[in-house]
Amino acid sequence: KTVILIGAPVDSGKRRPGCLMGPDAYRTAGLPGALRDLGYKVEDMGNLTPASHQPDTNDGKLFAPNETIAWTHRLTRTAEMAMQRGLPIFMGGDHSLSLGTVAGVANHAASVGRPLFVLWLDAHSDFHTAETTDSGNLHGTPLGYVTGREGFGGFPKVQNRVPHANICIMGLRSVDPAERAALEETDIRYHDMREIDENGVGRLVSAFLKDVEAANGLLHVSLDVDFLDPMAAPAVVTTVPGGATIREGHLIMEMVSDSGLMTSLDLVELNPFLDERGRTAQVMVDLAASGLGRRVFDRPTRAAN
Ligand code: DIR
Ligand code: MN
Ligand code: MN
Ligand code: MN
Repeated sequence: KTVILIGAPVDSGKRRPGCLMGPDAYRTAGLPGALRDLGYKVEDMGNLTPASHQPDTNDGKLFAPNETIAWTHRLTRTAEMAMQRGLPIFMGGDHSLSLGTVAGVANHAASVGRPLFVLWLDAHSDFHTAETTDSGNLHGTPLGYVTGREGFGGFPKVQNRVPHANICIMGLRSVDPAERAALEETDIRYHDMREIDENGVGRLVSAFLKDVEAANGLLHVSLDVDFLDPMAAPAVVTTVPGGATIREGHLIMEMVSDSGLMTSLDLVELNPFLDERGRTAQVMVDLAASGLGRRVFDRPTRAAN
């Protein structure tokens, strides 16, 4: 089995810089070696660059639209290609990279005639459009984009929308009013932190994975650093207190791995400039390893059922 590491140093999705250092922080924290230890063949494509584009003037409401559009083009194509050869891990980069990665993975899923499911682990719902965003930060828009919402003028047209019913968002604790109103019109599954507290992540994840399996779906997992509590993962600009614990993160990733369903993964929003001696990068690498099979002990396939 082959894992393809793809450096996506996207830093145009919000104003405060630093996510461009993410891919090299994941390498430094040992992601390639951890995957090799798990028995994977690891190919590292290095760090990508955006397609050529006009420089952004940043005199409008949106921050760096040209650059983000150029990244969306590049990452859509890259995701389509990588999916044919193995399991891509997109090492971000901020969450605007998922406009491209999820769009590309969705094109691949359509080409093999299987439905795409998306597990979105995030404090935020990222369901804005380029028109509804208050901040002008496009990292708040990827789920709006890949579900085919209107309001993405200038962006590549989404060829294969991800159906609402195939999306599960977990970890919510910061949802803007426009996002909330739009989400409530859909049958996207969204679980806020209270639901996690009341049910435990295990139950919520296992219900979703069961549906992915029943539909013979492909599963894309998008892991935003701010899904985790800032005490566990401080190196992100959009920290929101009251997040998931490291253990909740591992349980989700181990259950995803048990299911055997994950076919692609984003690691996003890590800002190594804000990290404490690589602590957050290491947590993300360990979570990725759990998602790809690392265990303390093996056990009968019980957790996923
Ligand atoms: C806020 C924060 N909803 C925005 N978004 C995200 O800027 O649209 N932070 N994604 O990580
Ligand atoms: Mn996000
Ligand atoms: Mn977030
Ligand atoms: Mn934001």
